[in-house]
Amino acid sequence: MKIYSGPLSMFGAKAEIALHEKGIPFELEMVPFEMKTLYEPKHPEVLRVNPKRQVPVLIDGDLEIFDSTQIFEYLESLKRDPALWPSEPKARARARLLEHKSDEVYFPHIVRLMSDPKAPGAHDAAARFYEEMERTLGTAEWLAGPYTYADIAFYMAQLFGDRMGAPIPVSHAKVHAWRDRMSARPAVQKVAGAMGRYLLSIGRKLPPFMAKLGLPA
Ligand SMILES: N[C@@H](CCC(=O)N[C@@H](CS)C(=O)NCC(=O)O)C(=O)O
Repeated sequence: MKIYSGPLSMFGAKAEIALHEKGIPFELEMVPFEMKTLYEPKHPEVLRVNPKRQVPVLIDGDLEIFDSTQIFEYLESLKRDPALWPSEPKARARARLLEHKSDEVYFPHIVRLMSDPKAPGAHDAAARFYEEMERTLGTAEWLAGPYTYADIAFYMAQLFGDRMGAPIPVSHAKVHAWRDRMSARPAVQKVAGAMGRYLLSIGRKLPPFMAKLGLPA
């Protein structure tokens, strides 16, 4: 199995973390990426497989798919254990919705902050999402019952939220404790740690919470 990702691809990192959590061996190819030119020129395999011209792309023999959430679904049906979706139908639907909201409701505001640090409404929208996650956690360890793809998705998305000036408020103690639990997972340390080392190598500062990944703050 081969994954095409980018050194700063939060969507690629989602797929990589899931592969490590499942214990599925894979080859990782980082496509060309630079802060100035971003993903241009696009990797030929990405162009061939994904009409959206984006990473991550996964190739497993004659299967060629793209999109981190599609990759999650393939991994879950390929290797059930450890399960990364809850088994009960409503719990599973809620977990899937949360994974979707993290990518498609929260993260687009963070993307807007990448080009405009004062993007109207973006900070407020991020703050509302953090409040929702604080409420969602309640007394639980993970966002959607057991540890799931929803945790992986929001961990990677909030990493970029923090980098883009929309950190989780200190008052949200439950989300902070959840993030520490996430940062302690070997799969997360491996993937988010590599992203942190890449950021340091290009002279970028890391959000302080990334020190929990064994990186300098
Ligand atoms: N919904 C897609 C989003 C993928 C995506 O936005 N990938 C970014 C990198 S994180 C990309 O390849 N951007 C280059 C572009 O859009 O031209 C997923 O979940 O995989």
